[in-house]
This record gives sequence, C-alpha cells and structure tokens, in this order.
Amino acid sequence: MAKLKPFKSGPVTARSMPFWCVANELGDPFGKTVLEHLPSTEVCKIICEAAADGLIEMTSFHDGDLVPWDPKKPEDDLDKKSEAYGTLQEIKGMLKEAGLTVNTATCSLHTNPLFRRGGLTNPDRKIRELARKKVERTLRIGNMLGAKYFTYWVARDGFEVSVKVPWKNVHQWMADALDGVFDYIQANKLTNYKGGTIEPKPNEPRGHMFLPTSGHAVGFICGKLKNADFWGVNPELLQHESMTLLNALNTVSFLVSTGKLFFLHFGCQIKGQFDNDFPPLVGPEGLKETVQMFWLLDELRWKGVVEYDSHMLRCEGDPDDQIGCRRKFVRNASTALTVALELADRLKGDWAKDLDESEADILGIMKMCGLSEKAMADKTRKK
Ligand code: GLO
Ligand code: MG
Repeated sequence: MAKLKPFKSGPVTARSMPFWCVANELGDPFGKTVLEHLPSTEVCKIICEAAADGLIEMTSFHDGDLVPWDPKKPEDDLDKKSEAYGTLQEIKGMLKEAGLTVNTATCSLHTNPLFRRGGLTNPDRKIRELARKKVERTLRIGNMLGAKYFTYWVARDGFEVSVKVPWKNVHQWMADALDGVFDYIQANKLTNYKGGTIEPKPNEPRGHMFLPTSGHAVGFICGKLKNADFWGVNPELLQHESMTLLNALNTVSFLVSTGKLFFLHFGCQIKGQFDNDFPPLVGPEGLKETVQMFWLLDELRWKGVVEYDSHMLRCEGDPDDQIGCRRKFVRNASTALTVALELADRLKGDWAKDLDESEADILGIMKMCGLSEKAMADKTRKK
C-alpha cells in the first residue's frame, strides 16, 4: 500500500478528485456526449494514477458512480455474491493500494427518472421511501470505503410550479431524511463518518431548489436538524453561489464564522449563468475572486479539503484519447489550485491597512500579479 505524502499548502489539507468529474462524458442539453462511458474500475485507475503522480490525496463518489442501483435489490451491497459487492471490493483494494482516502460519499437522487419529482422531498411517500433506502445503501458503501463525510446535494428537491409544491411538508421531509442519516450512522456504528454536509444550489436541475444558498443551508441545519453539530456545508465555489451573483468571500467567511465550512467544492463560473462547472481558474472570469477566497481562508485560519467539482470543457473532450484527456483534466485542476494558492500567498500582510479602498484593490492586483509598485508608478507617469 502506497503512503501518500500529505499535502499542506495554505488552508488546504488535501486535494480530492471525485469519480463523477473524471467519468463525465460531456453531454449537454444541446449535444450528445463526447466521451464514452468508462467502467468505474477504469475511472478508479485514472484517479489512482493521479495519486501516484502526487496530484491528489482523496476522492469522492456517488453510489451510482461505482455500481448501478436496482430498486428491487436495495441491499445488494451486503450480498457477497453480488456483482456490486465484487466491484466495490475491487475499488476498495485499488484505493488502498494507491493510498487514497475518501472525502465524501453522496447518493445520486438526480439521475434515475424515478426521482424526477424529487428525492427526499418527493410528494409520493413510496418514492421517498425508495430514496431513504438508496441513501442507506450509499452510507454502507461509504462505510466500506472509509468516507469521512456523507453529502446531501439538494439536486431534484425543488420545483418549477409553485402551486403544486407541498409547502407544509417539504422542509420537514428533508429534515426527517437527514435526521435519518444521523440515526442510521449511529445505529450501525458507521464510525468512519465524522460529519454530514449539505451542498446548496439555487437552481438546475430544478427551476428552484429548496436550499438555494449556503445561508439557507446553515439556517436549515441549525433550525431544523436534531443533531446540528454533525452537519455542515460544502459550498461549491465559484459555481453555485455565483449563479445568483453572490460573492465567494462573503460565503466562506459566513460559513467559517458559524463553524459550518466542512469542505469546499471548487471550480470556475461566469457570474449569473447556468452551472458552468468550468475547471478551476478556467474561463473568462473569476481569477481575483478565487485567489482572494484562498487568501481569506488562510487569514481566517480555516483548514480543510478542497474537492474539484467540475469537468473538462466539452471542446476539450478527445474521443481519440479518452484516457489522456481525462488525465490532463486532473493535472490541470491541481495545477490551477497550486497557482491560486501561490497567488493568494502574495496577498499576505497588512499592506492594505492605510490605503483607501481603490488604492488597496489596485495594489492587491499588483501584488497578486507580481508587479512592482514603483515600476507601475513610473510607467503611469511616463517618467
Ligand atoms: C451539481 C453538484 C453535484 C454535487 C454532487 C455531490 O451541481 O455540484 O455535482 O456536488 O452530486 O453531492
Ligand atoms: Mg458540487
């Protein structure tokens, strides 16, 4: 079994590359997939290779990224003769051999059409029951692979038509299901879990989602969950909060101050657009906000895992080099994080103290870009 060198840089204690990001086939609403489906063990190989290359230390998965789900066999993971059990054991062996640990296990309640009206808040009691069983199976899979967290992404729990929403119940259904996660972990002594996270998102795949922002998620945890200390938030920055024009520094400082920033999903985004899921630092905007976000996390003494949640640009998918383009994507994500952390480091110190806002912002850019203040002043005044 490989022992990975720990990654410690600024606020970041480990870099995680999830299965679903490497596996992404790059379909979008206007075009077919560019890449082929890879079996989960093949995806795992790419992830393990990246660990051996010193690019990542952790990974994460949805249940469905590893093994298919059959609603008629809700406990196939426990059956040692099942195909699911075999695949999970194979993946467990590969991850162990590579020295990779698992950040979070999350239950896909968004892909299967059964959940088209929602997962935890589906108006049909039978479908909510199915979602509960699927979540419990995911918790067991996460236990088998040693996941540190369980994540609930709000996904299809939302609406398009307001007058059809069972408003009196939805928040309670969500709370009951998440309290159920805590109870299941306790009852089955799944001691691998140190917490659960909620990942908020304003819209997409639903027109509106029930926990649209990090503020909603914290309010929900503290106001409605029985074991609020167990639960935190993993915001997706820049993407999810930027979709509604919110600012990443405002989000992380709020979450750190409430003790709820458990880990970070990281990628790039054009403000106000649909979920771009651009790779970290890639795309026409977001550099300043990303760098300042890492600077602030360091200032606030936060330490934690950064998980890349994005996919390569669709135009970069190479049908002739299915593995190679995926390898490149992983490498680029980790390179971008290194760049962001290095640039954030340049902002350290109290140089802004005696400056007014505009001066501080411009000097901050000079510092970030490694430009000399004197050279810029000379050029400006044409001396
Ligand atoms: C989509 C979300 C999604 C979650 C994942 C983990 O917009 O970012 O990818 O992060 O399902 O729960
Ligand atoms: Mg995410």
